[in-house]
Amino acid sequence: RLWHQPLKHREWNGTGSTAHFQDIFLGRCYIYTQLVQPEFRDRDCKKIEEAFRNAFISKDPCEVTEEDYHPLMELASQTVPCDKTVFWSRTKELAHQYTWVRQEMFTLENTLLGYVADGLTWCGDSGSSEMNYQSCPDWRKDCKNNSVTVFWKVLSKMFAENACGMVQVVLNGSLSNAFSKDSTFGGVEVHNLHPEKVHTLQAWVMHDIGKSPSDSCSGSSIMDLKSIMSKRNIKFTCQDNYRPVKFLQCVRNPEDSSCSLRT
Ligand code: NGD
Repeated sequence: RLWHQPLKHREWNGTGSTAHFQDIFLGRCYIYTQLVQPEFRDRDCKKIEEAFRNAFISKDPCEVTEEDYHPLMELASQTVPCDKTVFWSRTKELAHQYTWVRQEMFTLENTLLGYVADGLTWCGDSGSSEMNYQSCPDWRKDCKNNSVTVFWKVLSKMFAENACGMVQVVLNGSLSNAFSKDSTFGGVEVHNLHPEKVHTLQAWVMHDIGKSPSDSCSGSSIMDLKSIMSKRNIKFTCQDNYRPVKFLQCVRNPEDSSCSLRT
């Protein structure tokens, strides 16, 4: 009976590639290049999709290297204007709400490759030229060098390398450590800022409304970040509950006492 069975992919502990991955990728690429940032209207989405596939297709999804993604990075390179880069860590929704309102600001997901890949899962298989829709490696249980994790690492690194002027990061003060060295922000982005180009990193530590604050600008995790930046010769400033972002939280929680006008 075996010879009648369809080719079986290797089994991993994570969810499989996103259904209709190629269509979603291409569709998002056209939305971004034609509608979101029309200055990219001449980019070739089919070529970008092909370069993306070539990075991981027919490979062991646990043996993907940063170099595998380099052709894609070259094809889809993008620079963000100085003073407009926003990093985030454990504050994805809030940071994106902020850049949605402040259209001139960019998180990684407001750049082409971040936009097309955000929220998707993808992996290939060494024995097949198809994507594996059954399962993909889980970062903890299977391997760190998987197609998704390596992609975000390379992209985050480039995003940080290209930043200039004053850069911002939105951090979560409702966690015991608003800054973590093990996060992509703390482990990759912070170390790839160029001191010749980036003069200041400004952190905004935001407390979730309705949760007790656990960390703040005066906490030890932010002190760690401050000392890393001082060693890297980049000025560091920090604000708790930066008002423009706090206003966005208050739109959702208008009745909270912290959202009423101070008397
Ligand atoms: O090692 C990982 C991993 N760590 C976090 N996440 C991971 N996914 C892996 N496959 N492997 C996921 O990335 C996690 O579920 C979140 O959805 C997302 C970001 O993790 P978080 O909130 O802990 O913050 P990080 O500091 O690790 O990363 C956010 C910064 C931000 O400035 C973006 O420019 O790094 C960039 N980024 C990294 C990874 C993924 C963005 C993404 C993304 N859009 O999914």
